[in-house]
Amino acid sequence: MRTPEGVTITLVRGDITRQSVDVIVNAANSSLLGGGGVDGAIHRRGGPEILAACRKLRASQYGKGLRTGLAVATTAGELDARWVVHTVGPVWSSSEDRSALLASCYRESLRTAAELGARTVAFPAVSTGIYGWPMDDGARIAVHTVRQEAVAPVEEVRFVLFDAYAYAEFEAALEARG
Ligand code: AR6
Repeated sequence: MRTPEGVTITLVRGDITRQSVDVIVNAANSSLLGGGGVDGAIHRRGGPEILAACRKLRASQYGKGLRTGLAVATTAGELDARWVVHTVGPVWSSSEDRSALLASCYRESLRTAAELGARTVAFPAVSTGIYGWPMDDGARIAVHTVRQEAVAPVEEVRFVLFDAYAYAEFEAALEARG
């Protein structure tokens, strides 16, 4: 499907570290020093260059860590991409609405990608794993925000979903938006 700005949104079932794109978005944590899930997979496959770049960012701009909802770019190391954009999703809360922070992850990642000149951007379903965000709501926020915020030079935003359930929820979110 295409957004009002003419950006194509695609869904792929698979491993984000296997994608050939300009930007791979990482569902990181504020330490920027790695973790499990997508983050672990990206650092494993991308090699030590990514962690070295993250350590430099910690030492220079982000001594206290990267705040939730923000995004920052590094090299993609050995991945088949030009950059990794690290974003920090919110942890799911049943008592507090943190949707604006999750939307901010997509918006800030897209802004960072566009500033770099990226044409193709792959996103995982941020916050829907270890951070516990319900997949249907995470998919709705992801699709809604990307539809609104993706602009040139970005031409394609690809959601890379790890399993059939995630894929189905993103498909439903895309269909709900027409
Ligand atoms: N490719 C695509 N999607 C994946 C992959 C992969 N290789 N691996 C997992 N997923 P998560 P979060 C899916 O936990 O919830 C880390 O420790 C997964 O099924 O990676 O934002 C960080 O350091 C889920 O749907 O990220 C943070 O501490 C989605 O990606 C914390 O986890 C996101 O799951 C961030 O938690």
